[in-house]
Amino acid sequence: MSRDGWNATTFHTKCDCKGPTVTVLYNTNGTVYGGYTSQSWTSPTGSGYYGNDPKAFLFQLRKSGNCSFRKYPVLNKGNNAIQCINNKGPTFGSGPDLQTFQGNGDIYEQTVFSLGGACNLGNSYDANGNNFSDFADGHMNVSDLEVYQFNVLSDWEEMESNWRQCPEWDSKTLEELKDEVENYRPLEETNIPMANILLIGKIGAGKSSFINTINSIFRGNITSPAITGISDHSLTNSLKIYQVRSQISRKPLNFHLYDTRGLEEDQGIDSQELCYILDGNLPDRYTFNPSCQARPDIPGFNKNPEMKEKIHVVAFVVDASTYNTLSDEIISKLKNLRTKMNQRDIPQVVLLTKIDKVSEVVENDLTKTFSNRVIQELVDDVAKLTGIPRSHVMPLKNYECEMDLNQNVSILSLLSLRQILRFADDYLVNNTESVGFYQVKSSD
Ligand SMILES: Nc1nc2c(ncn2[C@@H]2O[C@H](COP(=O)(O)OP(=O)(O)O)[C@@H](O)[C@H]2O)c(=O)[nH]1
Ligand SMILES: [Mg+2]
Repeated sequence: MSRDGWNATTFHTKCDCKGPTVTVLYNTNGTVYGGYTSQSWTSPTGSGYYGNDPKAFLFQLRKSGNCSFRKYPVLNKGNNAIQCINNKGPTFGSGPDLQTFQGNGDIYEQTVFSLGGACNLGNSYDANGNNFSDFADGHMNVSDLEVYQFNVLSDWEEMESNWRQCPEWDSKTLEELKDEVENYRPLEETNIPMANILLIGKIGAGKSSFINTINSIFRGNITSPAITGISDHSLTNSLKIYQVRSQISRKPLNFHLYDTRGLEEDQGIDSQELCYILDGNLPDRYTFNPSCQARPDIPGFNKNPEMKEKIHVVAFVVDASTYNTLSDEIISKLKNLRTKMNQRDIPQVVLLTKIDKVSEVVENDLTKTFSNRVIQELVDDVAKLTGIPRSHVMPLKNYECEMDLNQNVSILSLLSLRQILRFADDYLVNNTESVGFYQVKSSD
């Protein structure tokens, strides 16, 4: 409104036929409220018409300057949810429960819009005992009114081709992937027996669950050597190095998974501690202490680590369902940690967990992961946010509530692990002196 004016015609010109929208009012007492409709606005003349929308609701986000999250769902299966008529602004319910304004005020350049609308809460929306005063401080003087269009990605829309290539989702693929990971060994010339993979991410992102997922696949049943769960502070408070064994031979597979404490704003891992982990200085089971950082004189500190003790690849574990709530502090911390890794040439990937929580289609059928627009968009977003290339962002679903193994969950996790092991090999080949012939020499 402060940009386009207080005008029903302008509202309809700009906002009609746009699909789902949210209308937000900022009142002069610091109360923020409004309404959502999944239906398009239109502007018939005469008495207009009432649109049905079972998904509509009114809401309050702030009350007198304080957070206040209230939702008033539409009643009667969405009857009379919105009123579409050419001479009114956004209007919700037949009360009208929230009618913002009428006519063409055409007033720009003012700091307060006295909308003079009407607000008889409780007719078409469930007011839950609230009245105009609870909802909008009992007046309709606002500093602004905004209408947002939703850019709704259709979860159900099939893409013509996969956004990333993937093998068949069948038992043959699963066996091949398992074989490949079981028989993995870093390139012989490097003389490194195992690839070291560091998992790092916020508390609750799914690091421990990933370790359990991989372990379960090779055990042949669900196991949980790494403790998982929800907690405000890191459940994993020490550096733990996990090894996975082959179900048949019981021999350890040739990679280590390093689980660490979370990446938090305050008590999380700090960049010096991270460098010690990357360089192989800290011993297995080293316990982090927020009030006393790791130092070279602590017991077990390895002052001259060999290549086989260093980290060869880092996986940032990111929760797909909450990545867009990561704070600026966490993002800048993550970028700072990446600098330390880049200085050491250590390859980095993102394990994008919990994709089952962001797409209903993928939740029901994991084989849709690489043909689903929502997941594709998510991968693009996370790549932009972290600065890690798209091809290094791997969508994933961990075993978390399952009682038995599932072919598709296992395939998706093994695809990620295989890729991580390939990146570890790249690093080892480029950073091991004994593999001189792999290094690119200048032709001078
Ligand atoms: N739905 C779903 N939940 C997951 C997934 N991965 C982990 N979780 C849950 O997220 C919570 C935190 O996981 P955890 O592995 O302990 O996180 P960590 O702090 O990074 O080690 C646990 O309750 C898990 O069951 C996933 O892919 N999908
Ligand atoms: Mg953990």
